[in-house]
Amino acid sequence: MRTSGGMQDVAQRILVLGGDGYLGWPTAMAFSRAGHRVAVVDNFAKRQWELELGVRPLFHVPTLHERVRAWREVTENDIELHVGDLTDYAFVESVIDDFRPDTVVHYGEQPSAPYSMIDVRTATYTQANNVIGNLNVLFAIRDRSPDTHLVKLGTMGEYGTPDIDIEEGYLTVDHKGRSHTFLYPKTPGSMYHLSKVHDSHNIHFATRIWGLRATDLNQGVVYGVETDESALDPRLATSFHYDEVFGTALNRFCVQAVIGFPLTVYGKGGQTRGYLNIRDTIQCVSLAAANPAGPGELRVYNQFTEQFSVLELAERVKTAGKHLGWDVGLEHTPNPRKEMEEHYYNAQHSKLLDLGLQPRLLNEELIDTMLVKIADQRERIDPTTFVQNIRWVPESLESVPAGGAQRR
Ligand code: USQ
Repeated sequence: MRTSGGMQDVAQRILVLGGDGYLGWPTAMAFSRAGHRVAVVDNFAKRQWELELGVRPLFHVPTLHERVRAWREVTENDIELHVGDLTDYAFVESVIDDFRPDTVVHYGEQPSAPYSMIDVRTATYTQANNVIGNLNVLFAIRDRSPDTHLVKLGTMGEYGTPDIDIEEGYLTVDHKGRSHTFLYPKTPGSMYHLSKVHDSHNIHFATRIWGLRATDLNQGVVYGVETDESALDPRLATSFHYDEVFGTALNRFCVQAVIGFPLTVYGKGGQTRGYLNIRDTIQCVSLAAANPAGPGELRVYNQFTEQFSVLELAERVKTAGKHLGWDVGLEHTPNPRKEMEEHYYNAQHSKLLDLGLQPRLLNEELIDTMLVKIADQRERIDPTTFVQNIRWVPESLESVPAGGAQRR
């Protein structure tokens, strides 16, 4: 152990699962730059899904091998690379056994709600891939490195949009004169979000029964084109998507604004979610790693910095575009998802702030910076991927009332 004086005080061995992804690669670079020993794992499944769907990231993303080499050239730091599939237990066990991480940061899952809702193949794939991969990680930690702290990326979408405040992970229920604290009840809105609920319960089990250490980061919707490290060299770019399947709301709106495509606000646009900047994702994961959970402890942090409705986000992009002299339109398109478009939403998010998170809030300057960087890549934007019509409900069931699935 040595002092790095960087992102964390004590150098650790950090294993990043899903190290080729939008968040995994920037996280690996940030830990490496801060003086930690970093290894990444990926099976490049995301690149396969991109080929399947005919989409690609906005910025050119070199192969992970090339990015690791570029990272060494730029910073003289090494990132170890392990290619393999988390659903292969022998592979997971050998990586954990060889590397003996202090912290495993687990991003290695299928991350798209629309992808999970295409059909039975993508739904079962998403749940099997995510749940089995996570179980393999839990068993490998249990049997090979039980003191390792698992930092698992969950999602705010696990909670859904209940009609009461969302707490950070747990809810105390008073019932017939007695009281018990449970994991907060979950009403997720997609097969993907469900997979993360299953993960959370499995992690809870592993901490309760085997005494493992874990932090479940219920992350909101992430936006942003770059981090301090990816900005060091174009070869270190991260996998920024704007298509219907892998693009998230604000990122999509910014790309749409650049080419004058009306911003695709689904339905009324009152859908409210927690959002955070990609740079704050790095901060939060670093804080979780630097302050590990104790043995047998599952900490749940709601990882977002601000709440917005989709319409508010679109309006902000429209205003920023206007100041750049662009005419940005906005269209309330029919909602391909089944979700409430007007609802109560008040999610607690104080635990990461208590650990020292300094949020980088969304302001016009930040949106401007995104728009300008995206405009540099204008030639690579493929507008045919904005709308792919992945519907949550088949036509035969369309008469079921909207939002009904979330009400009693
Ligand atoms: N939306 C629009 N127009 C669009 C795209 C999205 O109105 O063009 C709406 C959606 O209907 C939804 C909201 O914006 O109400 C957020 O959608 P999203 O696609 O940005 O995010 P989501 O599908 O919820 O998933 C993303 C990530 C996922 C992560 C999750 C965090 O893909 O990996 O877990 O954000 S959270 O939303 O808090 O569950």
